[in-house]
Amino acid sequence: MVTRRRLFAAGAAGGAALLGPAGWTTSGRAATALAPLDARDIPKYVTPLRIPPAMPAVATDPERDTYEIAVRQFRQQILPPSWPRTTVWGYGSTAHPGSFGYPAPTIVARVGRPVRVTWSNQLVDDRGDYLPHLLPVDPTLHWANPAGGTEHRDRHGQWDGSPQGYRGPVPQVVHLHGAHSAQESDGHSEAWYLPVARNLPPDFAVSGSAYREFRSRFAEHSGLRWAPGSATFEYANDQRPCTLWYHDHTLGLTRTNVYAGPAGFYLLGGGGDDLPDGVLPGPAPTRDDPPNASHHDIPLMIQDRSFTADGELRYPRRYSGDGDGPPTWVPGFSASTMVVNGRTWPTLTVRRRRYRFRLLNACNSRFLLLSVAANATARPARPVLPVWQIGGDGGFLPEPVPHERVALGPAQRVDAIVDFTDVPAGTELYLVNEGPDGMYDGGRPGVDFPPADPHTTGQVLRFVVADAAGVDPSVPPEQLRLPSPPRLGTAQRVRRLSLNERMSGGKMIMLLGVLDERGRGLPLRWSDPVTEQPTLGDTEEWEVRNFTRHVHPVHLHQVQFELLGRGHSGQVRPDPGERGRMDTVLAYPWEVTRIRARFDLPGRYAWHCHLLEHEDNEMMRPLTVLPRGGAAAGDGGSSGGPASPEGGPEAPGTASTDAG
Ligand SMILES: [Cu+2]
Repeated sequence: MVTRRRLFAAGAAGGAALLGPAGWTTSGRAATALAPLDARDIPKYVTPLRIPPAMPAVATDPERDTYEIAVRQFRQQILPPSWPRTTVWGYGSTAHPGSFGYPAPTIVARVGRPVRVTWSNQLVDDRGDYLPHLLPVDPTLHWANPAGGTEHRDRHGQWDGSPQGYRGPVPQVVHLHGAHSAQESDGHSEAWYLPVARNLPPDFAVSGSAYREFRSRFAEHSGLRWAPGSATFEYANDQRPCTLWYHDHTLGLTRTNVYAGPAGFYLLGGGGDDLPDGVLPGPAPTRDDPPNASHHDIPLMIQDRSFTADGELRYPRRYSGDGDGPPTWVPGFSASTMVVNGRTWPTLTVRRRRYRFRLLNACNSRFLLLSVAANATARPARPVLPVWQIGGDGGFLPEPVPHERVALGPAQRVDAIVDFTDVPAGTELYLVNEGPDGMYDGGRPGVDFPPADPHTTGQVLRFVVADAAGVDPSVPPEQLRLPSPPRLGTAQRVRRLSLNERMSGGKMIMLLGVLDERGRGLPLRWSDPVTEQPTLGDTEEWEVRNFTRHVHPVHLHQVQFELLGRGHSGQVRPDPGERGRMDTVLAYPWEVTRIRARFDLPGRYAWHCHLLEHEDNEMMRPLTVLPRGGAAAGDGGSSGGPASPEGGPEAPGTASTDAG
């Protein structure tokens, strides 16, 4: 048996920095500073909404746009002015030190024009020593586990006795969510890397188990070799115009990495499937904006965050109680304040005209039900302006859809138009949230569950309407004709999958899986043999059966899929707002969610629940696209070999049902 004393000794060999007395973020903070900040004490609507600027490029040549982006630690005013600043992580351009922010600057990309990004992990201090995590890290999960060395990385780790759990250098890897990316550029969870730091413990793994394979693949294609502490990814932008976002995706650490701040928008526009300039409200920030440019296409990254009394981010150490043990994974977390574009409860002055808002739910596990109301606290909320949805995750809908209330699960986007033209100047309106504080099991607010606290998390953003300035050339949403997404062809194969609950180590955890021969959920973990192995070029239908009490946002990498149906039969038509392409779909309890996707890039990807707490604790499975002809792609790494537990792959081109 490994004693705590021995773990301490092992930690000492790995560097003294792991052993110091660790407080919440620094050892000197008093207990009162660590107490939670009461969200009701924070004044609302005292700071203007921040609109992230466009990310500066380091080169724009005929072939592509090139970026040098790092993640760094800095302090930012997230709470209102005169309140403490908050230590966060965020991305920015290394060539423009002033560009770092939470959220990060927006990458502005054009369809058909590739973007190449070198992503560097610069979570180091001024002396070049690594920075530990801002938040508690459960080292016992199946996670990146750099302290395990090359032999035990991407496995369950051991606790070294620190009250904050793992205190070593923090792995990072960036996933561009919703992108049609080659495998080596997808930000695979086991392709993480540590920063280059003076004091990296020599026995640590400096990168994840998939890093070298993807580094070689990228070098083969591009002739470029990734530098230590970084990875270079190329995004082909060969998909329909849409609203993407980028965020960390490290195995078993995504929830706390993303909570600490690293996330940004990636707006893909142009090409034959976009609308001509001026038809939709605009512009969004661009790389060559003049100072004081005004924007009418505004991304809204909505997140919940909790703070300590001294203004630092707060994330639970344990599910319940304090105790002496390591920080332990929590199954979900609803924080106490709403933060939009990095500020708590901001205010946006809008002109009497139309605006385009790219709504993103970037919460760890909170579901949002958003509407525009005149009264911030009345429940049920009484919407006064429709939110016209023109697109979802993967681009435009077939036609604009007016919503009184927009449902947005974690990672989902809604491309929306709100028309303030007929609202008298001086009016104050509120973006309110009637999603639950806590897990979402479906149903209606006020009927099936209490809506979020109307005084805190039930409010998101205030609009103050001002007089029009100039003419609004945009087309009213009800008159818009949208470039309809093409339909995918018939599926070559139907795959039957499951979402499951299982007790594990005294806790209920959620697992993806397949169905057994009797139609019951057969849960599988990240490291179990790969079962989802479409053949390159095939279209598949996935029937995802939810055997849990909760709604899970199911996300597939590589593809933008169609939602075919849901309900107990799987035959209930999708809502009008779900009739475009999607990369994340809500799977409701006890229902079948049927999607159709075409897999046209070979290699190793993943599909997972986008509740970050679930994703981090095994609710993620490999998705490996095999080349036509049947040979396995890659070695499968620690995600298991490309074998099916029920036998080999069937003949390509035949329709069949996969029972596991
Ligand atoms: Cu889940």
